[in-house]
Amino acid sequence: MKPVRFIVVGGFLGAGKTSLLCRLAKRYVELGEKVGFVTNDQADNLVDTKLVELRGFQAKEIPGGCFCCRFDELIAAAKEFVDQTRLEILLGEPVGSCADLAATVIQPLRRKCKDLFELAPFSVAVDPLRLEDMLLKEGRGKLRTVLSYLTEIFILKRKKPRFPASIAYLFTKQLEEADVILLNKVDLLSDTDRRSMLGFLKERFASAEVVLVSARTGEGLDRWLGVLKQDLSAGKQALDIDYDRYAEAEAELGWLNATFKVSQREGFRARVLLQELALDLRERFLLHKAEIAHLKMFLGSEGRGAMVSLVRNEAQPEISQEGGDVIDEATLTINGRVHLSPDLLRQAVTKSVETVASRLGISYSVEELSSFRPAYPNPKYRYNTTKEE
Ligand SMILES: Nc1nc2c(ncn2[C@@H]2O[C@H](COP(=O)(O)OP(=O)(O)OP(=O)(O)O)[C@@H](O)[C@H]2O)c(=O)[nH]1
Ligand SMILES: [Mg+2]
Repeated sequence: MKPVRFIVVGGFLGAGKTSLLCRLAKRYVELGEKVGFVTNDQADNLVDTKLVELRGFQAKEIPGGCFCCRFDELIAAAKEFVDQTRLEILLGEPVGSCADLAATVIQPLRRKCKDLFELAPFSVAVDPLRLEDMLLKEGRGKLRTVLSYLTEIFILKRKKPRFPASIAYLFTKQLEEADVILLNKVDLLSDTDRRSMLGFLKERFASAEVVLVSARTGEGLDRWLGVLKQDLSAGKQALDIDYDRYAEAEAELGWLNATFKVSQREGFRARVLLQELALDLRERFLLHKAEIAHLKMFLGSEGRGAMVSLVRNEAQPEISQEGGDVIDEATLTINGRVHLSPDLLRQAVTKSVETVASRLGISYSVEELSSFRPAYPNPKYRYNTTKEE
């Protein structure tokens, strides 16, 4: 059987991995290819899985740890998925707080599953505003969209929360191991900002190919497709990484996955519930001076769904929707990754759902709720060289 093309897109939380992969999947489907997703998280109840399924793609979820720590489960699930569905292309999205994937996922896949998978160059997505906060904030001109600038001035007013240095370390390591860096969300940038970001990335991460893309508009997609076809030896950047610092960075983030049942006999507007929850939670996080890495919520009911996403405190909640807006009963899934302790994160989410549901006259019940810090990364395999065994 012909090997399945396996395309992995990494990158920090909220960089746009799922959005880019959905764009790519749509294009492959137009080209007549059969495509499936493997999604991944530290816990189950994933917004990403629900979103890609709602968009009409098949997905297999690997919960309970990142691809590197659950490598055998990844292989078993991917094999079964491919056998059942006769896929030609498999799209993999690792957890956004993971690094060292070239050595612990791409290289092991190349060596152990040669007949099954053909590995595409490892792409790492980056959000330009996050890049600016993490790596460019000192000594460079501010890169700000007018909207985020105004939000910062008029809404936040308070001191801007920041991630600690260990998270900037993790963020940098994610970029250092990329075969391809996808500077995403370029629709938000001026020509000058695009040029300066491109110049910075090319200089700082010289061995990666840098592609400017927008999952929103589709810009750069063809160029990325062209790069993915190349047989660059995938995962070729052997990373020098201090696992203690990496673990410290991951553990800075509180992680929450929860599902609630929500209902209202006369029906409520999905958009309104999601928007109000996002704004209420943002206020609560600001009181703790806790920076949001990615807060995403999905409201799904019988083939319909709406999602809200907030990728930093000063951003506006972004809502996307498929199907009608008025819902009488639905499942609300919340995935929060915030620079806050798991206990405070749980309290904030519980209180927020209670407050907003009561304000909108919506009944709710908690189905599942887990909050924790990611455990010390413990990859099953690690090959920090591209030399084949
Ligand atoms: N303006 C703009 N927004 C984008 C683009 N790509 C993604 N986004 C938005 O960025 C947010 C996060 O996108 P996701 O695709 O969920 O990001 P992710 O990297 O998969 O996030 P995690 O899975 O949580 O790590 C969503 O609100 C998207 O709509 C883009 O090209 N332009
Ligand atoms: Mg995602």
